[in-house]
Amino acid sequence: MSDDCIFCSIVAGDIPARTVHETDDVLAFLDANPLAPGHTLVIPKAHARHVGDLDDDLASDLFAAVTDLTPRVQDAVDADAANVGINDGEAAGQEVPHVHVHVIPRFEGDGGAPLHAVGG
Ligand code: DGP
Repeated sequence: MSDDCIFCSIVAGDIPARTVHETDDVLAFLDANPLAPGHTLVIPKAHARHVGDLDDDLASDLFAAVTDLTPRVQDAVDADAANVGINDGEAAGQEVPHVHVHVIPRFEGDGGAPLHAVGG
């Protein structure tokens, strides 16, 4: 837990979020500034700033949640596809310094942002 981290505050229950999935180590919730209906963020509960900071077990748990959730999120909003991605580091557009995977439902012809601009 990091005192200044908004996602740690969500994990702690100090800031409300629309939770869509939770395990002992991983939390998924709706993005507060969605790029599309159902835009979901999947995070490790333990604070880590960069993907390279995750140990193998946690990285595996995080990716397992992403693979489980992505088709379910798509189904929930009747999407045709999804962008799944991580902004890792400020220069890549990471605004919240706690690793998070964006799952962004996409719809045929939606004209939305491609993967290189996820959440940024
Ligand atoms: P990034 O630019 O990759 O760091 O994306 C951060 C995302 O986090 C952005 O899409 C908006 C979202 N976000 C920021 N603050 C909050 C919050 O307090 N609650 C929720 N649910 N999402 C947030």
